[in-house]
Amino acid sequence: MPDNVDLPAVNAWTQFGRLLKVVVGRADPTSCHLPVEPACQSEINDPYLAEQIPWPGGQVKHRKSTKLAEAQLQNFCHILESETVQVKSVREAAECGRLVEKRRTEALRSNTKENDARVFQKGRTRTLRTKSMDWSKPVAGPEWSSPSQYCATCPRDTMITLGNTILEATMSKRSRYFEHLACREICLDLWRQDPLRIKFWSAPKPSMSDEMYNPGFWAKTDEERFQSMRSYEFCVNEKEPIFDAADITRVGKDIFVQKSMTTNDSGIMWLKSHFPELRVHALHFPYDLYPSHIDCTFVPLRPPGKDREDGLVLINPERPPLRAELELWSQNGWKMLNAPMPATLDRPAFSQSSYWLSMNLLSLSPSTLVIEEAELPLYNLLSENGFDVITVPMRGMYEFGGAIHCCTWDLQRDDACTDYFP
Ligand code: DAV
Repeated sequence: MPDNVDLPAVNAWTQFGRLLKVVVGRADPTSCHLPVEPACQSEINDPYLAEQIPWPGGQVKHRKSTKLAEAQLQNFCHILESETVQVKSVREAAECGRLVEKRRTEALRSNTKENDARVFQKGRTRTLRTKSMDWSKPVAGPEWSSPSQYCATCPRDTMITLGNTILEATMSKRSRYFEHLACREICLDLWRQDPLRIKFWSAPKPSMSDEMYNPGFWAKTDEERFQSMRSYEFCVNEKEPIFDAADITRVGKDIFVQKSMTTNDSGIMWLKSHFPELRVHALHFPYDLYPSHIDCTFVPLRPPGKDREDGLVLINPERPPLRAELELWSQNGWKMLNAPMPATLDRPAFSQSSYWLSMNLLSLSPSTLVIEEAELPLYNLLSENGFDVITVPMRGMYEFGGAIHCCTWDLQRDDACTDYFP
């Protein structure tokens, strides 16, 4: 495919246009566990360990964890930069020693279906990295303080490209208030390349004061949350506009924003008022009692084809969207594809994400996707639906807030402000 030479250096209207340029996060040695704060009550996943130690906070002590995550991010960059990739068969990937957890290997074996290793042309995606910073130092504002920051493994959470605009999200966690600075040089450099076509904006930074949060949220039991699930009230209230960039998904002229623990209605309204060229829709997932970030819940894969082939959205079977909000999609030729259960439900003890990181994939084009190498059920589903699927190891990122989609921020796709919902 020839490069579209007229594309601005910042251009991404969809989740699925051919990916030309992307930022990949970095697992710095100073990466920290998320501190406990009004927007976040971290918990150890392993009940035996949780009995023995409190939530650690502070810098991640096991150097092995940051080293593994960084090695997997570097490997991913290498694959993105390559013109061609050799896709291993799932059996080969399992045998090459990366899958060390016994139960996980067993889960794979019970599912393994041979698929042939092959080589295919994917085209190069230029890859930039977030800047290395010291995340272990305390940070503060006039009305708050945090014992440390977090890390910049997941630029997806703080940054989004909306067409030709780079936007820094407000964020809702105090520890993540300054995280966008790991991307600042990239933003300034891109904006300066073409300042009349590229916009560089920061959404209003919240006060992060106590009044921004609902103090009772964390005290509720799951049962109580379930009873009030249609009220969509989470840990941030409506006092200030709040959104994380990862609660947004782009489909050309339309963007869809999940109301969540990290995005409130005022944040969605702020997006509406500042992007009049886009149609901004709220999405609700009533069965997700702790929603945060749409990319493990609702993932547009490809638009409807000219020959009336259906558009596809990968959805989370445990978090079905509101039926009324799906009408727009079905009326415009989109089908929902239920993601299979993850290959394993195990998560690292300090991971604060769900096992649905299994569906946290990155589109390189409307026909090529990158998924985690253990996710054989997903591999099979996507292959059956006509996708070329590249698999990479990314489990090392699970304790740093995300996986393949989270660890990226797309800067340039070969796409346009197409109306997919006419
Ligand atoms: O379902 O746990 C994780 C996404 C993190 N950026 C989830 C969402």
